[in-house]
Amino acid sequence: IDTMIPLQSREIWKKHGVKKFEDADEFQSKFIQHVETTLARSLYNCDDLAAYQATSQSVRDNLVIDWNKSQQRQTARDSKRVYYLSLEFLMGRALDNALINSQDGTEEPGVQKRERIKGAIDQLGFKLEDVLEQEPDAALGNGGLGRLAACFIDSMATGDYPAWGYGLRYQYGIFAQKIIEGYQVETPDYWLNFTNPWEIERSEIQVPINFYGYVDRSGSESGDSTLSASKWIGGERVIAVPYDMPIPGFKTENVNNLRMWSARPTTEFDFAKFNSGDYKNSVEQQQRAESITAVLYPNDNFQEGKELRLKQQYFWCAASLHDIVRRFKKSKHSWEEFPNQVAIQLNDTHPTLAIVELQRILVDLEHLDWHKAWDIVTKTFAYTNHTVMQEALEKWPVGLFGHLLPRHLEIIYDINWFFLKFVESKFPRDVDLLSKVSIIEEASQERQIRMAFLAIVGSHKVNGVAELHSELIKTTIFQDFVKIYGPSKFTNVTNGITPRRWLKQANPKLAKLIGDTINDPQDDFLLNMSKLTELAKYAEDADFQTKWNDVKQFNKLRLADLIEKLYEGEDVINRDHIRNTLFDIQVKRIHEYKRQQMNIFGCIYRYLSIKKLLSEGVPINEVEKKYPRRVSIFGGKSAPGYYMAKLIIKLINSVSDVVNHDEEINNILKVVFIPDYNVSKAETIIPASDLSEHISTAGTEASGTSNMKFVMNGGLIIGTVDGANVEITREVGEDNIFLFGNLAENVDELRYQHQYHPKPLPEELEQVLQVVESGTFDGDFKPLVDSIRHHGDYYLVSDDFKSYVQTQSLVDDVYHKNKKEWLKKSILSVANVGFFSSDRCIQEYADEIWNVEPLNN
Ligand code: GL4
Repeated sequence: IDTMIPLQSREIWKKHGVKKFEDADEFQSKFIQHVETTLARSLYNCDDLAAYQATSQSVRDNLVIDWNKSQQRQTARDSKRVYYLSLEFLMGRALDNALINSQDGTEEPGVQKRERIKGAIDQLGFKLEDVLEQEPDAALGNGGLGRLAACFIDSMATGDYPAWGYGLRYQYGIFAQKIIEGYQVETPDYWLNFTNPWEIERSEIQVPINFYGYVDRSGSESGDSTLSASKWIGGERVIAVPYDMPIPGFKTENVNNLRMWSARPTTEFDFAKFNSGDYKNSVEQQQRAESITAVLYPNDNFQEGKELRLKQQYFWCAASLHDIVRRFKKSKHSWEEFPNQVAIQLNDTHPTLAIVELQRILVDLEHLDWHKAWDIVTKTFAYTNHTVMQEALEKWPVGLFGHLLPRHLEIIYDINWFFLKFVESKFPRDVDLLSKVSIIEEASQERQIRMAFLAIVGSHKVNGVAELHSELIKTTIFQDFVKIYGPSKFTNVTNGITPRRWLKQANPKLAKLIGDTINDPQDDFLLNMSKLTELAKYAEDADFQTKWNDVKQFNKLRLADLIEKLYEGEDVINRDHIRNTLFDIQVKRIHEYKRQQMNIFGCIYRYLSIKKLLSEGVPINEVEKKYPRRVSIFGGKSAPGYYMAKLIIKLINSVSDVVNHDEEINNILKVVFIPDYNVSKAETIIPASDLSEHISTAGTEASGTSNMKFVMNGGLIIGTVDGANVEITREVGEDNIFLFGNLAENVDELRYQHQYHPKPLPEELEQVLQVVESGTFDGDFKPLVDSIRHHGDYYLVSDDFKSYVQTQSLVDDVYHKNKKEWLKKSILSVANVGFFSSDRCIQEYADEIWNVEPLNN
């Protein structure tokens, strides 16, 4: 209250009220202002980087003005807010996205805001494209899970939902990947090297976070009851400071907030250390605080179990909940109303501690009765599961956990006690069931806390991320919980992607062609994707097909430029033949379950088949008829400690080396590994695909989201019946996707067969493995071959290889012998891709899980 400006002064404030720039002229004025004051530079020393900084500062000014209004509006309406807790936000670049999202529909037809800024920058002596290239990727995530969070906050802002994202401000994002002699080498991604114009530091907010210490129950009435309020005396304290990033919606003035916490030392003075004369030691201990938010753990679909990671999780959950509770308390509602004011979505189990922390706040600090508190907690949280891979399911040893968070461990035991009592009452004397669902796993060497079980027990809804996946979690990893709670606690929300970034920003030419064709110059289809169905009537229109194809060729050239740059000038892709070269792309994290090994084995098989024909004297132009021109493009990072994935990267690079330098095959096959795959490279790669590969062992890929991105950009899919491929097939039609391979329901049986009744490998695969074993490709790939030959072929490469190879030759036939048919499939796919907008996805979460309404002006 005392920070409010007195009434008599407010007129002055209003008179000088800040204004957004509206046109090119006002933008230029802001730009120059920022160059001269914010950057302290001038027209004599303004380079592309400075131009990027000044442009971003100017655009940010506009966003911040709307952001302030949005926050005030959200507070005034006092409606329910959503909090999306994610340890990863894989944002990529912000500037172009902000320019696109500033389009508000008031422009004269054909002149969108972004275009006017582009012109204005041009007049100032810069090229927008070069300016955009200056921005480093905000790569605070590993892959699909982190990028999903980024798409979701875009859709929440666009849909006018009062929503916040909460994450960590890592100083190092996912490592930059270098390829040295074919091997992945990780180098640190210090992305904050230049000031980050998109973040607003809030040093005025400082949240103390405790670790270690002990529980003091001397003050509680019953002495030893953990259920009543207890006092946790922390042993180590750090400070959480938020950095806010404005998240603009598309065609709305709503700007939401992504709040990312950074760790700092306390300024409290450690007298004990000082008195013992150990000054240096006390400084070192202080410095350790910053390490909590130093680095993103670079694992996807794998949990490492390190104490620092658990520290990150608690630091972030405690800071976020403190913020959420503080905001709630300002609104003066009673505690019972908390779930009507607050919805918290847990992106995977990483934020499960938030459940425990809220229970602690309510019981220990607010002195609510345990059961009343627990009722509030479970009504507030909902949990999204993103994987069924055993090695990814989070578990923490009780010892490690109790040392770091002694009070939280007690609370978990109590939660478990009440939960098991409830199970016991429903299923009396089923001891087996009790041990199967207990949050504490007793079977292993040391007791472990099963975070997924804790997340289920502490939430009112649990969702999977694609239909098949949501069914699988009900029948496998969580089947006992379906028995206990009934099926209605479990639901599906199929993933989606934001068409602003993945269509308009990544593929402006295609967006323009679509807008022109369906007569939508203001890009309304980016909000209302069902409009795309109007494209269907042009699917066989020769004129339209030509334009469609031209856009694809343009994007393929753009990718060829990128590849040439990354290969330091080596002309890998022959531009003269680009129109009849099929671009076959697999870009995603490298993982055995995603089966890049099957793809590269397929490339080897193709290469061997070409060589065989040549050795039989078949002329190259005849060979080309059977094996038309193709470039197989790979990209993706491996977790630094994942040996097999790193070996797959080496194999791809070694094959590339042999194939690309074999003059005999006359460039009809090329293999390319694009180093350091990230969001901004994806924006160039994805629009250039004719075909993309989503070939995981059935039942292992929860959803996949790049499959949607490729389809949205007119690429066709070769894929297994897995994850969202299933719904993509439903939406685009089974004629427009190349499916192959065994089904999820047969995987267990096949694995059993491998173990107990192994059969000889199919001849196609046998041929390939023999050549790999012969040393044709540089490197020792024995472990890769052995995993198939001798270790049970867990990912079923041998079971799917033959149908994979056959389906690839079907792809060749359609692409090269029936291009019109191919283009028709491509157009029809885009016409029917609307379902995969993350706007649809967020609406489902809002209606079915959060119970929140958009704030329409
Ligand atoms: C993932 C899944 O592997 C991926 O299929 C899914 O699309 C993504 C978002 O739901 O989540 N789970 C983990 S762990 N990492 C992922 O990318």
